[in-house]
Amino acid sequence: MNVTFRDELFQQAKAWVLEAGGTIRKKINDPLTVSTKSDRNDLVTTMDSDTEYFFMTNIKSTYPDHLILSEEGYGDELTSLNGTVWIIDPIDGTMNFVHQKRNFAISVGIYHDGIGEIGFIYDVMADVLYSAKRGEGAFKNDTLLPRLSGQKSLYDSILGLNHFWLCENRLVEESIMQELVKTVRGSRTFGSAALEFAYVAEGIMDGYMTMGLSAWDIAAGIVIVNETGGMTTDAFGGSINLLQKSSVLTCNPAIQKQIIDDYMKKGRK
Ligand code: 2AM
Ligand code: CA
Repeated sequence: MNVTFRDELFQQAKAWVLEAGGTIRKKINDPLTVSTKSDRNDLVTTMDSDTEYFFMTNIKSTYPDHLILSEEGYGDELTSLNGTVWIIDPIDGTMNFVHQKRNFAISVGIYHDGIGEIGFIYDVMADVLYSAKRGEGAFKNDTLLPRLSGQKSLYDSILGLNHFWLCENRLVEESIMQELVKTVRGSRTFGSAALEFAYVAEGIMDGYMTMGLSAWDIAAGIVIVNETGGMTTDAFGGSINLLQKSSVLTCNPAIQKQIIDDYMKKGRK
């Protein structure tokens, strides 16, 4: 992607992300219609669909040749990532949005021919914008995030995990997940995959792992984490295909091999 066009695209996408976030903040106390999707805990609100609609109409009128891969149904049916693809989660952490009115994010990744060029993760209520362009570093608001330290042991790490996967897990023995939790210094669940990626990029968590995410949960995060030297694979070290659901491990590279070899591969079902 041409660098000048990418800069323009970055500024335009940033303006839309901030505008969408501002609208959500203004309406945060309005009555909500909450529905469920795949299961009783998989929530969606009209704010999710209205926000996605805002992005879709703006993108399609400004960049008619761009494609959209998104959570709430206004996107395109994609069979490849060819061309320029906006990968959008209008509200990541919908349960937090509904129950807490905070700790949710707008996540927008822009990929060109399968390569992540731009990422935005906007912590709406805190008004903190994480952003990155490929090869130009990651930012928290206007501050460049430092590269992650290569000196990190698993014992001194904080790991983001979904507690549910410690109880019931399709992919690995629950006992090995429990071992992992006992090994690390601490585990956390923030409830928004996008924010957990942002925290890994920022170095305030050393890794985040979960078992079944879609492109919109992780596309922006992959770009942002990459720019501070973090690595993202599936939970067994394989590359992620954004066109299908996948397990995800994003982390400081210093602890990646140990998590994969000593825990995930050993405990694989
Ligand atoms: P969402 O809020 O956009 O649905 C919660 O641990 C994280 O997992 C959130 O980023 C959430 O995204 C994502 N997630 C993906 N599939 C989910 C599901 N079926 N139920 C709940 N959270 C899901
Ligand atoms: Ca999501």
